Amino acid sequence: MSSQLPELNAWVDQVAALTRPERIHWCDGSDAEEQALTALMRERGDLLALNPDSHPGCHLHRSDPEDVARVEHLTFVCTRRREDAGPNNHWLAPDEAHARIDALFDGCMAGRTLYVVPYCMGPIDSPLARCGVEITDSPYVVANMRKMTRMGDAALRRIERDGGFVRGLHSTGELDPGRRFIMHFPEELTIKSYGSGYGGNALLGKKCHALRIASWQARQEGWLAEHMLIVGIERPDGQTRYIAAAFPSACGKTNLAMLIPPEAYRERGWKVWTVGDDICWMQRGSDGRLWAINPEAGFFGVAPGTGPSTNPNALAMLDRDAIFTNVAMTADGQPWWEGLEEGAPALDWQGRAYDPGNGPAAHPNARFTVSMRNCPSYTAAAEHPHGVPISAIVFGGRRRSLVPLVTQARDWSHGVLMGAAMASETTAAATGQVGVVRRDPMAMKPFCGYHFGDYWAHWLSFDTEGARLPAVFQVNWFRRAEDGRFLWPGFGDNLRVLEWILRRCDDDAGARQTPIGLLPNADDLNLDGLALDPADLDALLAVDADGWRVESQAVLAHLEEYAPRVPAELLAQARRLAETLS
Ligand code: OXD
Ligand code: MN
Repeated sequence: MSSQLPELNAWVDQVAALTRPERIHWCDGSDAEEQALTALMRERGDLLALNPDSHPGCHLHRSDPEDVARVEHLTFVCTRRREDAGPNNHWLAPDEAHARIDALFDGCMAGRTLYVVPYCMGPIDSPLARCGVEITDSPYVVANMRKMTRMGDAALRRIERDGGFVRGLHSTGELDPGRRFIMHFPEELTIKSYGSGYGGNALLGKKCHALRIASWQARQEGWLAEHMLIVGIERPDGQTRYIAAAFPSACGKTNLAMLIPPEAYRERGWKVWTVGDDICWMQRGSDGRLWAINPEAGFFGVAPGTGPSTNPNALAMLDRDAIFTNVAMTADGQPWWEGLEEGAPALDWQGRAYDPGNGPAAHPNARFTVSMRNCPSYTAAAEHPHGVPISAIVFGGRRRSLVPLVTQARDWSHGVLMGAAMASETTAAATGQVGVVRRDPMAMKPFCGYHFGDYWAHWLSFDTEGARLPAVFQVNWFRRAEDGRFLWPGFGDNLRVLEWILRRCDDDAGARQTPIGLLPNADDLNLDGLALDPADLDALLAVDADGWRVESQAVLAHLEEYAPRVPAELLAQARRLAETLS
Protein backbone atom coordinates (compact mmCIF):
# COMPACT_ATOMS: atom_id res chain seq x y z
CA MET A 1 0.00 0.00 0.00
CA SER A 2 1.00 3.62 -0.27
CA SER A 3 -0.64 7.03 -0.11
CA GLN A 4 -1.83 9.60 -2.66
CA LEU A 5 0.90 11.93 -1.41
CA PRO A 6 4.20 11.53 -3.27
CA GLU A 7 6.22 13.23 -0.46
CA LEU A 8 4.91 10.72 2.05
CA ASN A 9 5.66 7.73 -0.18
CA ALA A 10 9.14 9.08 -0.92
CA TRP A 11 9.85 9.55 2.79
CA VAL A 12 8.69 6.02 3.62
CA ASP A 13 10.96 4.67 0.85
CA GLN A 14 13.87 6.72 2.13
CA VAL A 15 13.39 5.52 5.71
CA ALA A 16 13.05 1.92 4.52
CA ALA A 17 16.32 2.26 2.59
CA LEU A 18 18.02 3.44 5.78
CA THR A 19 16.46 1.05 8.30
CA ARG A 20 16.05 -2.00 5.98
CA PRO A 21 12.91 -3.60 7.48
CA GLU A 22 11.72 -7.05 6.50
CA ARG A 23 8.28 -5.70 5.61
CA ILE A 24 6.25 -2.48 5.58
CA HIS A 25 2.75 -2.17 7.00
CA TRP A 26 0.57 0.92 6.47
CA CYS A 27 -1.77 1.18 9.46
CA ASP A 28 -5.46 1.64 8.65
CA GLY A 29 -6.60 1.91 12.27
CA SER A 30 -9.23 -0.85 11.86
CA ASP A 31 -10.40 -3.23 14.59
CA ALA A 32 -9.10 -6.17 12.55
CA GLU A 33 -5.66 -4.59 12.46
CA GLU A 34 -5.70 -4.01 16.20
CA GLN A 35 -6.71 -7.62 16.84
CA ALA A 36 -3.95 -8.93 14.61
CA LEU A 37 -1.35 -6.73 16.30
CA THR A 38 -2.54 -7.77 19.76
CA ALA A 39 -2.34 -11.43 18.80
CA LEU A 40 1.20 -10.90 17.50
CA MET A 41 2.31 -9.12 20.67
CA ARG A 42 0.78 -11.80 22.87
CA GLU A 43 2.62 -14.45 20.88
CA ARG A 44 5.90 -12.53 21.23
CA GLY A 45 5.36 -11.96 24.95
CA ASP A 46 5.18 -8.14 24.51
CA LEU A 47 1.68 -8.20 25.94
CA LEU A 48 0.17 -10.38 28.59
CA ALA A 49 -3.62 -10.79 28.64
CA LEU A 50 -5.07 -9.74 32.01
CA ASN A 51 -8.01 -11.44 33.71
CA PRO A 52 -10.68 -11.53 30.96
CA ASP A 53 -13.56 -11.58 33.47
CA SER A 54 -12.54 -8.56 35.54
CA HIS A 55 -10.60 -6.74 32.75
CA PRO A 56 -11.83 -7.78 29.29
CA GLY A 57 -9.57 -6.60 26.47
CA CYS A 58 -6.87 -5.42 28.91
CA HIS A 59 -3.17 -6.21 28.59
CA LEU A 60 0.02 -5.75 30.55
CA HIS A 61 3.27 -4.66 28.97
CA ARG A 62 6.51 -4.90 30.94
CA SER A 63 9.13 -2.55 29.57
CA ASP A 64 12.86 -2.95 29.79
CA PRO A 65 13.65 -1.96 33.43
CA GLU A 66 16.04 0.73 32.11
CA ASP A 67 13.32 2.26 29.95
CA VAL A 68 10.58 3.52 32.25
CA ALA A 69 10.35 7.31 31.86
CA ARG A 70 11.12 10.29 29.66
CA VAL A 71 14.83 10.97 29.29
CA GLU A 72 15.23 14.73 29.33
CA HIS A 73 19.05 14.58 29.23
CA LEU A 74 18.84 12.70 25.90
CA THR A 75 16.15 14.94 24.40
CA PHE A 76 17.35 17.61 21.95
CA VAL A 77 15.87 20.52 20.03
CA CYS A 78 17.96 20.93 16.89
CA THR A 79 17.38 24.38 15.44
CA ARG A 80 19.74 25.97 12.92
CA ARG A 81 20.63 28.71 15.42
CA ARG A 82 21.44 27.53 18.93
CA GLU A 83 19.82 30.63 20.50
CA ASP A 84 16.42 29.66 19.05
CA ALA A 85 16.32 26.47 21.13
CA GLY A 86 17.15 28.54 24.22
CA PRO A 87 18.79 27.60 27.50
CA ASN A 88 15.68 25.55 28.31
CA ASN A 89 16.61 22.87 25.74
CA HIS A 90 19.56 20.64 24.99
CA TRP A 91 20.73 21.58 21.53
CA LEU A 92 22.64 20.00 18.66
CA ALA A 93 23.20 21.44 15.18
CA PRO A 94 20.73 19.75 12.79
CA ASP A 95 23.41 18.24 10.53
CA GLU A 96 25.28 16.73 13.44
CA ALA A 97 22.07 15.51 15.06
CA HIS A 98 20.86 13.83 11.85
CA ALA A 99 24.25 12.21 11.35
CA ARG A 100 24.40 10.87 14.90
CA ILE A 101 20.91 9.46 14.99
CA ASP A 102 20.87 8.20 11.39
CA ALA A 103 23.97 6.14 12.23
CA LEU A 104 21.83 4.40 14.86
CA PHE A 105 18.89 3.93 12.46
CA ASP A 106 21.17 2.37 9.84
CA GLY A 107 19.85 -1.18 9.33
CA CYS A 108 18.05 -1.13 12.72
CA MET A 109 14.80 -2.66 11.39
CA ALA A 110 16.40 -5.78 9.88
CA GLY A 111 14.03 -8.68 10.52
CA ARG A 112 11.36 -6.27 11.81
CA THR A 113 8.19 -4.74 10.40
CA LEU A 114 8.16 -1.02 9.64
CA TYR A 115 4.75 0.39 10.57
CA VAL A 116 3.54 3.59 8.92
CA VAL A 117 1.17 5.26 11.38
CA PRO A 118 -0.82 8.24 9.99
CA TYR A 119 -2.43 10.16 12.86
CA CYS A 120 -4.40 13.31 13.50
CA MET A 121 -3.93 15.37 16.65
CA GLY A 122 -7.38 16.77 17.36
CA PRO A 123 -10.86 16.04 16.00
CA ILE A 124 -10.42 14.87 12.44
CA ASP A 125 -12.48 17.74 10.97
CA SER A 126 -11.08 20.45 13.25
CA PRO A 127 -9.29 23.45 11.74
CA LEU A 128 -7.18 23.46 14.93
CA ALA A 129 -6.02 19.85 14.43
CA ARG A 130 -2.65 18.97 12.88
CA CYS A 131 -1.48 15.66 11.43
CA GLY A 132 1.63 13.60 11.50
CA VAL A 133 2.97 10.24 10.38
CA GLU A 134 5.01 8.12 12.75
CA ILE A 135 7.18 5.37 11.34
CA THR A 136 7.99 2.83 14.03
CA ASP A 137 9.17 -0.75 14.40
CA SER A 138 7.22 -1.25 17.62
CA PRO A 139 3.75 -2.84 17.53
CA TYR A 140 3.34 -1.66 21.16
CA VAL A 141 3.74 1.92 19.93
CA VAL A 142 1.17 1.32 17.18
CA ALA A 143 -1.33 -0.09 19.70
CA ASN A 144 -0.80 2.91 22.00
CA MET A 145 -1.02 5.43 19.15
CA ARG A 146 -4.35 3.90 18.18
CA LYS A 147 -5.76 4.72 21.62
CA MET A 148 -4.02 8.09 22.00
CA THR A 149 -4.72 9.64 18.56
CA ARG A 150 -7.15 9.48 15.65
CA MET A 151 -5.01 7.00 13.77
CA GLY A 152 -5.33 5.24 10.41
CA ASP A 153 -7.25 5.79 7.17
CA ALA A 154 -9.21 8.90 8.23
CA ALA A 155 -5.97 10.61 9.27
CA LEU A 156 -4.28 9.57 6.02
CA ARG A 157 -7.12 11.09 3.97
CA ARG A 158 -6.74 14.37 5.88
CA ILE A 159 -2.95 14.31 5.37
CA GLU A 160 -3.50 13.81 1.65
CA ARG A 161 -5.88 16.80 1.64
CA ASP A 162 -3.64 19.03 3.81
CA GLY A 163 -0.51 18.06 1.90
CA GLY A 164 1.69 18.59 4.95
CA PHE A 165 2.46 16.48 8.00
CA VAL A 166 4.95 16.15 10.86
CA ARG A 167 7.45 13.35 10.21
CA GLY A 168 8.29 11.12 13.18
CA LEU A 169 10.77 8.28 12.89
CA HIS A 170 11.05 5.88 15.79
CA SER A 171 12.85 2.65 16.51
CA THR A 172 13.19 0.85 19.81
CA GLY A 173 16.68 -0.08 18.59
CA GLU A 174 18.42 -2.22 21.20
CA LEU A 175 16.82 -0.39 24.18
CA ASP A 176 20.34 0.46 25.22
CA PRO A 177 20.37 3.68 27.33
CA GLY A 178 23.79 4.40 25.80
CA ARG A 179 22.24 4.39 22.31
CA ARG A 180 19.16 6.50 22.96
CA PHE A 181 18.19 9.95 21.62
CA ILE A 182 14.96 11.89 21.19
CA MET A 183 15.62 14.61 18.62
CA HIS A 184 13.39 17.38 17.31
CA PHE A 185 13.95 19.45 14.18
CA PRO A 186 11.21 22.10 14.42
CA GLU A 187 12.28 23.90 11.24
CA GLU A 188 11.86 20.61 9.34
CA LEU A 189 8.74 19.51 11.29
CA THR A 190 10.65 16.30 11.98
CA ILE A 191 11.18 14.06 15.01
CA LYS A 192 13.67 11.20 15.34
CA SER A 193 13.60 8.93 18.38
CA TYR A 194 15.84 5.93 18.90
CA GLY A 195 16.40 3.39 21.66
CA SER A 196 13.32 3.76 23.89
CA GLY A 197 9.80 2.29 23.87
CA TYR A 198 8.51 4.48 26.73
CA GLY A 199 5.41 6.61 26.00
CA GLY A 200 6.77 10.14 26.11
CA ASN A 201 9.86 9.07 24.15
CA ALA A 202 8.13 6.78 21.65
CA LEU A 203 4.49 7.80 21.09
CA LEU A 204 5.65 10.67 18.95
CA GLY A 205 2.22 12.30 18.63
CA LYS A 206 2.25 13.19 22.31
CA LYS A 207 5.08 15.21 23.83
CA CYS A 208 7.29 15.34 20.72
CA HIS A 209 4.65 16.49 18.23
CA ALA A 210 1.76 17.95 20.26
CA LEU A 211 4.08 19.98 22.51
CA ARG A 212 7.66 20.46 21.24
CA ILE A 213 6.97 20.73 17.51
CA ALA A 214 3.48 22.19 17.96
CA SER A 215 4.69 24.92 20.33
CA TRP A 216 7.07 26.03 17.57
CA GLN A 217 4.32 25.93 14.92
CA ALA A 218 1.92 27.65 17.31
CA ARG A 219 4.27 30.59 17.71
CA GLN A 220 4.61 30.98 13.98
CA GLU A 221 0.88 30.65 13.37
CA GLY A 222 -0.38 32.61 16.40
CA TRP A 223 -1.82 29.94 18.68
CA LEU A 224 -0.73 28.13 21.87
CA ALA A 225 0.28 24.48 22.42
CA GLU A 226 0.28 23.86 26.16
CA HIS A 227 0.84 21.14 28.77
CA MET A 228 -2.68 21.61 30.15
CA LEU A 229 -5.75 19.60 31.00
CA ILE A 230 -9.13 20.92 29.87
CA VAL A 231 -12.05 20.44 32.24
CA GLY A 232 -15.70 21.50 31.97
CA ILE A 233 -17.53 22.53 35.14
CA GLU A 234 -21.31 22.33 34.89
CA ARG A 235 -23.13 24.46 37.43
CA PRO A 236 -26.55 23.65 38.84
CA ASP A 237 -28.10 26.11 36.34
CA GLY A 238 -26.84 23.85 33.51
CA GLN A 239 -24.11 26.22 32.27
CA THR A 240 -20.73 24.63 31.59
CA ARG A 241 -17.51 26.65 31.84
CA TYR A 242 -14.11 25.37 30.76
CA ILE A 243 -10.80 25.70 32.56
CA ALA A 244 -7.35 24.90 31.16
CA ALA A 245 -4.78 24.00 33.80
CA ALA A 246 -1.04 23.42 33.57
CA PHE A 247 0.71 21.20 36.10
CA PRO A 248 4.06 19.44 35.79
CA SER A 249 4.00 15.69 35.10
CA ALA A 250 2.54 13.48 37.83
CA CYS A 251 0.96 16.39 39.77
CA GLY A 252 -2.64 15.21 39.45
CA LYS A 253 -3.76 16.59 36.06
CA THR A 254 -5.66 13.39 35.27
CA ASN A 255 -7.33 13.46 38.71
CA LEU A 256 -8.34 17.11 38.32
CA ALA A 257 -9.65 16.54 34.79
CA MET A 258 -11.89 13.70 36.08
CA LEU A 259 -12.79 15.13 39.46
CA ILE A 260 -15.91 13.89 41.24
CA PRO A 261 -17.64 16.80 43.03
CA PRO A 262 -17.94 16.59 46.84
CA GLU A 263 -21.30 15.29 48.01
CA ALA A 264 -22.66 18.74 48.90
CA TYR A 265 -21.97 19.85 45.30
CA ARG A 266 -23.31 16.67 43.70
CA GLU A 267 -26.57 17.05 45.58
CA ARG A 268 -26.98 20.55 44.12
CA GLY A 269 -26.35 19.31 40.56
CA TRP A 270 -22.69 20.21 39.90
CA LYS A 271 -21.02 18.02 37.27
CA VAL A 272 -17.51 17.79 35.88
CA TRP A 273 -16.69 16.94 32.24
CA THR A 274 -13.32 15.81 30.92
CA VAL A 275 -12.11 17.28 27.64
CA GLY A 276 -8.44 16.40 28.10
CA ASP A 277 -5.92 15.51 30.78
CA ASP A 278 -2.54 16.52 29.36
CA ILE A 279 -2.37 18.74 26.29
CA CYS A 280 -4.34 21.77 25.13
CA TRP A 281 -4.13 23.67 21.85
CA MET A 282 -5.73 27.12 22.03
CA GLN A 283 -6.51 29.73 19.44
CA ARG A 284 -8.25 33.08 19.52
CA GLY A 285 -11.76 32.83 18.11
CA SER A 286 -13.65 35.52 16.22
CA ASP A 287 -15.33 36.46 19.53
CA GLY A 288 -11.92 37.32 21.08
CA ARG A 289 -12.01 34.33 23.44
CA LEU A 290 -9.47 31.50 23.50
CA TRP A 291 -10.93 28.26 22.13
CA ALA A 292 -9.25 24.98 23.00
CA ILE A 293 -9.07 21.45 21.70
CA ASN A 294 -7.50 18.39 23.23
CA PRO A 295 -5.26 17.07 20.45
CA GLU A 296 -5.27 13.60 22.00
CA ALA A 297 -7.92 10.89 21.88
CA GLY A 298 -6.86 8.92 24.94
CA PHE A 299 -5.17 9.03 28.31
CA PHE A 300 -1.65 7.89 29.11
CA GLY A 301 -1.97 8.31 32.86
CA VAL A 302 0.12 7.49 35.90
CA ALA A 303 -1.40 4.40 37.56
CA PRO A 304 0.06 4.55 41.11
CA GLY A 305 -2.08 6.75 43.32
CA THR A 306 -5.19 6.14 41.17
CA GLY A 307 -7.79 4.60 43.45
CA PRO A 308 -11.46 4.67 44.39
CA SER A 309 -10.98 7.68 46.66
CA THR A 310 -8.61 9.66 44.40
CA ASN A 311 -10.05 9.07 40.94
CA PRO A 312 -13.07 6.74 40.67
CA ASN A 313 -13.71 7.89 37.08
CA ALA A 314 -10.26 6.70 36.03
CA LEU A 315 -10.79 3.35 37.74
CA ALA A 316 -14.11 2.93 35.97
CA MET A 317 -12.48 3.44 32.57
CA LEU A 318 -9.67 0.99 33.28
CA ASP A 319 -11.69 -2.20 33.54
CA ARG A 320 -11.80 -2.80 29.77
CA ASP A 321 -9.69 -2.29 26.64
CA ALA A 322 -6.73 -0.71 28.44
CA ILE A 323 -3.00 -1.27 28.10
CA PHE A 324 -1.10 -1.21 31.38
CA THR A 325 2.63 -0.65 31.39
CA ASN A 326 4.83 -1.65 34.34
CA VAL A 327 2.04 -2.23 36.84
CA ALA A 328 2.07 -5.24 39.18
CA MET A 329 -0.33 -8.19 38.89
CA THR A 330 -2.51 -10.01 41.41
CA ALA A 331 -2.58 -13.81 41.68
CA ASP A 332 -5.72 -13.90 39.50
CA GLY A 333 -4.26 -11.76 36.72
CA GLN A 334 -5.67 -8.35 37.63
CA PRO A 335 -3.55 -5.20 37.31
CA TRP A 336 -2.37 -3.78 40.64
CA TRP A 337 -0.53 -0.69 41.84
CA GLU A 338 0.10 1.24 45.02
CA GLY A 339 -2.97 3.32 45.93
CA LEU A 340 -5.47 0.94 44.33
CA GLU A 341 -6.83 0.27 47.83
CA GLU A 342 -7.85 -3.33 47.09
CA GLY A 343 -6.25 -6.63 46.07
CA ALA A 344 -2.63 -7.57 46.61
CA PRO A 345 0.31 -7.92 44.25
CA ALA A 346 1.60 -11.40 43.44
CA LEU A 347 4.06 -10.33 40.72
CA ASP A 348 5.83 -6.97 40.65
CA TRP A 349 6.26 -4.75 37.58
CA GLN A 350 9.26 -6.76 36.46
CA GLY A 351 7.34 -10.04 36.73
CA ARG A 352 9.18 -11.18 39.87
CA ALA A 353 7.33 -12.68 42.84
CA TYR A 354 6.40 -9.60 44.86
CA ASP A 355 8.87 -8.85 47.64
CA PRO A 356 8.53 -5.51 49.48
CA GLY A 357 12.32 -5.58 49.81
CA ASN A 358 12.51 -4.88 46.04
CA GLY A 359 10.59 -1.61 46.40
CA PRO A 360 7.09 -0.76 45.17
CA ALA A 361 5.18 -3.50 43.35
CA ALA A 362 4.26 -1.18 40.47
CA HIS A 363 6.86 1.14 39.01
CA PRO A 364 6.14 4.69 40.36
CA ASN A 365 5.76 5.82 36.73
CA ALA A 366 3.62 2.82 35.70
CA ARG A 367 1.02 3.93 33.16
CA PHE A 368 -2.33 3.07 31.64
CA THR A 369 -3.34 3.81 28.05
CA VAL A 370 -7.02 4.03 27.33
CA SER A 371 -9.35 5.71 24.86
CA MET A 372 -11.00 8.82 26.32
CA ARG A 373 -14.37 7.43 25.28
CA ASN A 374 -13.99 4.89 28.11
CA CYS A 375 -14.13 7.68 30.68
CA PRO A 376 -17.48 8.19 32.48
CA SER A 377 -16.90 11.98 32.51
CA TYR A 378 -15.98 12.09 28.79
CA THR A 379 -17.94 14.80 26.96
CA ALA A 380 -18.83 15.07 23.31
CA ALA A 381 -17.49 18.65 23.57
CA ALA A 382 -14.07 17.00 23.18
CA GLU A 383 -15.04 16.36 19.55
CA HIS A 384 -16.16 19.92 18.73
CA PRO A 385 -14.12 21.03 15.72
CA HIS A 386 -13.88 24.58 17.09
CA GLY A 387 -13.05 23.44 20.60
CA VAL A 388 -14.40 24.85 23.85
CA PRO A 389 -14.10 28.45 25.13
CA ILE A 390 -11.68 28.81 28.02
CA SER A 391 -12.84 30.97 30.95
CA ALA A 392 -9.81 30.55 33.21
CA ILE A 393 -6.21 29.40 32.97
CA VAL A 394 -4.71 27.79 36.05
CA PHE A 395 -1.03 27.20 36.81
CA GLY A 396 -0.17 24.73 39.56
CA GLY A 397 2.84 23.07 41.06
CA ARG A 398 3.82 20.77 43.88
CA ARG A 399 5.08 23.13 46.60
CA ARG A 400 5.14 22.02 50.23
CA SER A 401 5.44 25.61 51.44
CA LEU A 402 5.05 29.25 50.41
CA VAL A 403 2.57 29.14 47.50
CA PRO A 404 -1.02 29.67 48.76
CA LEU A 405 -3.95 27.44 47.85
CA VAL A 406 -5.12 29.86 45.15
CA THR A 407 -4.16 33.32 43.87
CA GLN A 408 -5.63 35.30 40.99
CA ALA A 409 -3.36 37.32 38.73
CA ARG A 410 -4.13 41.03 38.50
CA ASP A 411 -4.09 40.97 34.70
CA TRP A 412 -2.81 38.95 31.73
CA SER A 413 0.85 39.95 32.00
CA HIS A 414 0.87 39.25 35.75
CA GLY A 415 -0.66 35.88 34.84
CA VAL A 416 2.13 35.26 32.36
CA LEU A 417 4.61 36.02 35.15
CA MET A 418 2.81 33.51 37.41
CA GLY A 419 3.22 30.89 34.70
CA ALA A 420 6.82 31.81 33.96
CA ALA A 421 7.74 31.68 37.66
CA MET A 422 6.14 28.27 38.27
CA ALA A 423 8.22 25.81 40.25
CA SER A 424 7.51 22.30 41.41
CA GLU A 425 9.07 19.32 43.14
CA THR A 426 10.28 16.77 40.57
CA THR A 427 8.44 13.42 40.18
CA ALA A 428 9.03 9.95 38.76
CA ALA A 429 7.68 10.93 35.31
CA ALA A 430 11.22 11.73 34.22
CA THR A 431 14.46 9.99 35.11
CA GLY A 432 16.53 11.79 37.76
CA GLN A 433 16.19 12.82 41.39
CA VAL A 434 12.63 13.03 42.76
CA GLY A 435 11.42 15.78 45.14
CA VAL A 436 13.77 18.62 44.19
CA VAL A 437 12.16 22.02 43.56
CA ARG A 438 12.88 23.21 40.04
CA ARG A 439 11.45 26.01 37.92
CA ASP A 440 9.01 24.62 35.42
CA PRO A 441 7.50 27.60 33.55
CA MET A 442 3.93 26.85 32.45
CA ALA A 443 4.83 23.17 33.19
CA MET A 444 6.59 23.35 29.80
CA LYS A 445 10.24 23.05 30.88
CA PRO A 446 10.60 19.61 29.27
CA PHE A 447 8.29 20.40 26.36
CA CYS A 448 8.74 23.91 24.95
CA GLY A 449 10.36 23.52 21.52
CA TYR A 450 11.99 26.95 21.53
CA HIS A 451 13.55 29.69 23.68
CA PHE A 452 11.50 30.46 26.79
CA GLY A 453 12.10 34.20 26.32
CA ASP A 454 10.37 34.03 22.92
CA TYR A 455 7.68 31.78 24.38
CA TRP A 456 6.78 34.30 27.08
CA ALA A 457 6.74 37.09 24.49
CA HIS A 458 4.34 34.93 22.47
CA TRP A 459 2.07 34.54 25.51
CA LEU A 460 2.13 38.30 26.13
CA SER A 461 1.25 38.95 22.48
CA PHE A 462 -2.27 37.59 23.03
CA ASP A 463 -3.23 40.71 24.99
CA THR A 464 -4.48 42.74 22.05
CA GLU A 465 -7.40 44.98 21.24
CA GLY A 466 -10.65 43.04 21.34
CA ALA A 467 -9.19 40.02 23.16
CA ARG A 468 -11.43 38.51 25.84
CA LEU A 469 -8.68 36.59 27.56
CA PRO A 470 -9.24 34.05 30.32
CA ALA A 471 -8.51 35.16 33.89
CA VAL A 472 -5.30 33.57 35.20
CA PHE A 473 -4.79 31.82 38.55
CA GLN A 474 -2.12 29.93 40.45
CA VAL A 475 -3.02 26.98 42.70
CA ASN A 476 -1.15 24.69 45.06
CA TRP A 477 -2.89 21.54 46.30
CA PHE A 478 0.30 20.26 47.92
CA ARG A 479 0.91 22.50 50.96
CA ARG A 480 2.17 20.61 54.01
CA ALA A 481 2.16 21.24 57.75
CA GLU A 482 5.40 21.10 59.74
CA ASP A 483 4.64 17.45 60.54
CA GLY A 484 4.39 16.62 56.82
CA ARG A 485 0.61 16.17 56.55
CA PHE A 486 -1.22 17.84 53.64
CA LEU A 487 -3.10 21.01 54.66
CA TRP A 488 -5.72 20.70 51.88
CA PRO A 489 -7.69 17.50 51.16
CA GLY A 490 -7.35 17.94 47.38
CA PHE A 491 -9.05 15.67 44.81
CA GLY A 492 -12.84 16.28 44.69
CA ASP A 493 -12.55 19.17 47.13
CA ASN A 494 -10.48 21.06 44.57
CA LEU A 495 -13.85 21.90 43.00
CA ARG A 496 -14.29 24.38 45.86
CA VAL A 497 -11.32 26.30 44.51
CA LEU A 498 -12.48 25.94 40.90
CA GLU A 499 -15.88 27.34 41.92
CA TRP A 500 -14.19 30.43 43.40
CA ILE A 501 -12.12 30.76 40.22
CA LEU A 502 -15.20 30.68 37.98
CA ARG A 503 -17.10 33.06 40.23
CA ARG A 504 -14.16 35.45 40.04
CA CYS A 505 -14.45 35.28 36.26
CA ASP A 506 -18.07 36.47 36.69
CA ASP A 507 -17.13 39.10 39.29
CA ASP A 508 -19.25 37.16 41.70
CA ALA A 509 -16.82 36.29 44.55
CA GLY A 510 -14.80 38.30 47.03
CA ALA A 511 -11.02 38.54 47.13
CA ARG A 512 -8.36 40.55 48.90
CA GLN A 513 -5.52 42.40 47.21
CA THR A 514 -2.06 41.26 48.27
CA PRO A 515 1.39 41.93 46.80
CA ILE A 516 1.33 38.53 45.07
CA GLY A 517 -2.19 38.85 43.60
CA LEU A 518 -5.81 38.40 44.68
CA LEU A 519 -6.55 35.80 47.33
CA PRO A 520 -9.89 34.60 48.69
CA ASN A 521 -10.81 35.44 52.24
CA ALA A 522 -11.73 32.34 54.23
CA ASP A 523 -15.45 33.02 53.75
CA ASP A 524 -15.14 33.56 49.99
CA LEU A 525 -14.62 29.82 49.54
CA ASN A 526 -17.52 27.38 49.75
CA LEU A 527 -16.38 24.97 52.47
CA ASP A 528 -19.79 23.34 53.11
CA GLY A 529 -19.39 19.79 54.36
CA LEU A 530 -15.63 20.13 54.78
CA ALA A 531 -14.10 19.84 58.24
CA LEU A 532 -11.00 21.96 57.81
CA ASP A 533 -9.01 23.19 60.80
CA PRO A 534 -9.31 27.04 60.75
CA ALA A 535 -5.57 27.29 61.42
CA ASP A 536 -4.87 25.15 58.34
CA LEU A 537 -7.16 27.35 56.25
CA ASP A 538 -5.33 30.46 57.49
CA ALA A 539 -2.02 28.89 56.53
CA LEU A 540 -3.37 27.97 53.08
CA LEU A 541 -4.53 31.53 52.40
CA ALA A 542 -1.67 33.45 54.06
CA VAL A 543 1.06 35.37 52.24
CA ASP A 544 4.42 34.65 53.83
CA ALA A 545 6.06 38.02 53.10
CA ASP A 546 9.58 36.91 54.08
CA GLY A 547 9.33 33.80 51.98
CA TRP A 548 7.97 35.76 49.01
CA ARG A 549 10.80 38.31 49.27
CA VAL A 550 13.25 35.46 48.76
CA GLU A 551 11.03 33.95 46.05
CA SER A 552 10.72 37.23 44.14
CA GLN A 553 14.52 37.55 43.95
CA ALA A 554 14.78 33.93 42.82
CA VAL A 555 12.16 34.61 40.13
CA LEU A 556 14.12 37.61 38.86
CA ALA A 557 17.30 35.54 38.74
CA HIS A 558 15.42 32.78 36.90
CA LEU A 559 14.02 35.19 34.30
CA GLU A 560 17.43 36.74 33.77
CA GLU A 561 18.75 33.34 32.71
CA TYR A 562 16.75 33.93 29.54
CA ALA A 563 18.23 37.38 28.80
CA PRO A 564 18.39 39.00 26.34
CA ARG A 565 15.18 37.41 25.02
CA VAL A 566 13.10 37.69 28.20
CA PRO A 567 10.42 40.32 27.49
CA ALA A 568 10.90 43.66 29.26
CA GLU A 569 7.25 43.61 30.30
CA LEU A 570 7.77 40.37 32.21
CA LEU A 571 10.88 41.65 33.94
CA ALA A 572 8.95 44.79 34.90
CA GLN A 573 6.21 42.61 36.44
CA ALA A 574 8.82 40.65 38.38
CA ARG A 575 10.57 43.83 39.60
CA ARG A 576 7.24 45.24 40.65
CA LEU A 577 6.63 42.11 42.73
CA ALA A 578 10.06 42.36 44.35
CA GLU A 579 9.60 46.08 45.09
CA THR A 580 6.11 45.71 46.56
CA LEU A 581 7.42 43.10 48.95
CA SER A 582 10.53 45.00 50.05
C1 OXD B 1 3.15 12.69 30.68
C2 OXD B 1 4.24 13.49 31.26
O1 OXD B 1 3.35 11.50 30.37
O2 OXD B 1 4.03 14.71 31.44
O3 OXD B 1 2.07 13.26 30.49
O4 OXD B 1 5.32 12.95 31.54
MN1 MN C 1 2.16 15.40 30.74
